[in-house]
Amino acid sequence: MRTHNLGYPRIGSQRELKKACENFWAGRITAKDLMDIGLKIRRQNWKIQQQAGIDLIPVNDFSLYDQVLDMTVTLGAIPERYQKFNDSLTPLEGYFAMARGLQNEKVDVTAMEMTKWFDTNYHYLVPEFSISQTFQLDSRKVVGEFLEAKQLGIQAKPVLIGPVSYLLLGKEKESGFHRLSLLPALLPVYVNLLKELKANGAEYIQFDEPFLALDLTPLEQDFLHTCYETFRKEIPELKLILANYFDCYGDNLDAALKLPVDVLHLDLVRCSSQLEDILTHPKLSKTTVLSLGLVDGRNILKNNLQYSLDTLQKAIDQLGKERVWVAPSCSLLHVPCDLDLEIKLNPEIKDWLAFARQKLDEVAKLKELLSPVASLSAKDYLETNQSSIKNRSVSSLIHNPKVRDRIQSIQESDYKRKAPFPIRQKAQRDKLGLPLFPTTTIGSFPQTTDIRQLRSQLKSGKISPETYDEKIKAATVDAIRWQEEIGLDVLVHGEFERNDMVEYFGELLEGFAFSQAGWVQSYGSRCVKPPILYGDVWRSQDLSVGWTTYAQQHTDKPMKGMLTGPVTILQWSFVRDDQPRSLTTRQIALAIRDEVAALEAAGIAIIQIDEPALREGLPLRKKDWATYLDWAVRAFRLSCSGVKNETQIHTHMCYSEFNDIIQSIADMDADVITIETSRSEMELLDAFVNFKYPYEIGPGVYDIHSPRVPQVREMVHLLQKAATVIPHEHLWVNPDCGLKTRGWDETREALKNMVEAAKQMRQSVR
Ligand code: 39S
Ligand code: ZN
Repeated sequence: MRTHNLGYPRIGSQRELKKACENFWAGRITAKDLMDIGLKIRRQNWKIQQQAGIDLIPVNDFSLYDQVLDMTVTLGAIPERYQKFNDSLTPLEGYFAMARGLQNEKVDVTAMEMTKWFDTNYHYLVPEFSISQTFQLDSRKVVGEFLEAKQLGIQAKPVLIGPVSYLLLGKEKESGFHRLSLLPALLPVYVNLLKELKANGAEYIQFDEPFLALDLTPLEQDFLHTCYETFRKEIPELKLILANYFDCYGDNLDAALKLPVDVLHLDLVRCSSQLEDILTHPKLSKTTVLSLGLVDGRNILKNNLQYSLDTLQKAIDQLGKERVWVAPSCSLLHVPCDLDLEIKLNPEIKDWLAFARQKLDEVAKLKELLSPVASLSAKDYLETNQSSIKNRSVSSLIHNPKVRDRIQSIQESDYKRKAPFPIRQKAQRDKLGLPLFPTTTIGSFPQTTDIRQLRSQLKSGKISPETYDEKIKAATVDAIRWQEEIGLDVLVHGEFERNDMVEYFGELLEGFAFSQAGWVQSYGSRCVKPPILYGDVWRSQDLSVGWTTYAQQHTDKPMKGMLTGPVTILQWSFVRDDQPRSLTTRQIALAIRDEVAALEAAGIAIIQIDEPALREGLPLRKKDWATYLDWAVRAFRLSCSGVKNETQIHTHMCYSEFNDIIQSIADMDADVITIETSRSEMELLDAFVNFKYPYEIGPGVYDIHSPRVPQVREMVHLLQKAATVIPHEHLWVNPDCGLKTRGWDETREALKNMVEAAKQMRQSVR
């Protein structure tokens, strides 16, 4: 029996990599400094895994920005628009230009498109393919990291995104072909990479093929077969691990079992039932090893070790010890590094949790406990674990009868606005008097170092709450003056008081706990600290009314109230597993509903309830969609339906590929929706060609993830494109997303240009 790990967080337990990258981008440190910090993190991670007792440690799970972008570089699939800067940019600068876009005296290039990694809050950079796409091996990173580990005496396991998933993660940038048709060109590059790894001493390779958790066509299954047959034939001595995670093999099980791989990894957290299916499957070969993903790589609750031991024993009884491995369910990228760093958490709650480092211990202890000579300390560990599990199930911190009663008293009418949209639209027009193509922003303004430092000074007691409030108020008033000056129509207060759109609300609601250092990578250098939703949720205090009304008092223009929706709060938190997610979401929805009512009562006429995570929460398999969409949309409606007709409800979504769920988006019944579209050149609007979306809509006209300032004509062009499918009276003008990650200079310029673009649109239709 062996223990292995699919991937370890690479940001560093103190976000060392984030800080190093941002320092490098700002020119404060050199490329060599950045590389040194990367190496230090890798070494630390390997040491942690080695000391925990992990037998097979991953390499190439590290990345300076994103593992899919790394694969694009390794496979030589760099899009043409970056290649022309080969002479003027170093490879590292070129890499970051693909990730973030670049604009200076020599170079002006947009970033690659970014989208969600399956149903997680991690974002990857979408590979771009042309009809005449070629590939060319650049093995430096993969082989280099393998050799770095080898130098430390670690016989590591390179992790690669498998060829079928790599192609499926990407997008055709021209019409007339399907990206899977590129497989014959791609496979030889993989083969050469494998040969090189073999020559350098690799024994095992982990191929991640998470598309096996989605619905695959028979043709796609055939492509998988071709790949792994080829690898088997070309490099017979290499041992291949096929990793699927986030859901069952499901209908792909037959195909997966036919693949000539040595080890098959199963996510038994997301899909525990598949073990039985596989163990009893006639096609399970007599030599295949099963890697049981028992320790949750997506949540931070302690593993129930007794349950895992029973599961392992069952597999061992059937397959023998040599054919059973134990592992986390997926890469640990999605959980924070180390629970030991948390010194402020309520000890009762802390006892229920495990972060990445603790999860490695759980994996190692599972193996130890199955050995005939399990140590006393391992047995103690099991006993402590079982009492933690028990304590959580009976804790008085979790249940609140008032919340349960309120849930029970929800009426069907609580999910419905008072009148249908056309009536509301008229009432809102009369009340708000906005021009054609109204301009607004998504909500947040730059979270500068100054603002963040204020918060850290407040936390450490260096400044008083009064001083903090005063300074945040000053920033808010500045932002209002400035929005008025450039002529925006619907203003926002800027969210300077918020650390994060989910963490902030979690901190104020009951039922949540917080970590101090529980950072998880969201994209590139950006991290989030997901709140820990452990118990019944309710609203015991004002969440946003104070700041919003303060802002409204400083302007005659409408001030949008800004809230995060129930599905997004759920999706971006670590969530309890002792009741259905749908019920937990309904509890959050009631809390938000109360806040919406309070905002309206305080005179706020427009309230935006963001649901950027609604799409990512969609189950991976289509058969599960309807159930999810039903409860998710109902939760949103529960949160906003209490308002009067003339109160305008907005919602916002990011990176949403809507085409397949457009009906559900409409069912949310929001008066206005703002969405991300610009990196994909309004491709998203395809959804609106055949579907008559009845509400108002603001398709983002510029990409806020890049520091690049968009020109007026670029935005006019996008708006004209949008105006071909969206009626003029329904079209709003706004950026793609919030502006918190941007600097003020670029924000000012970009928004000035955006207001100008709206003016030109108004003139052109007059
Ligand atoms: N998920 C969540 N939860 N929230 C989101 O906004 C999004 N948006 C999309 C999708 N998923 C999301 C992803 N986009 C950031 C930006 C955009 C994102 C995700 C994250 C982001 O900016 N994160 C910040 C970062 O990586 C951290 C935000 C935060 O909590 O830097 N900041 C804290 C605050 O503002 C404190 C952060 C900090 O570093 O109070 N403080 C310093 C310290 O403690 C001190 C200040 C300093 O010197 O900078 O050392
Ligand atoms: Zn967004």
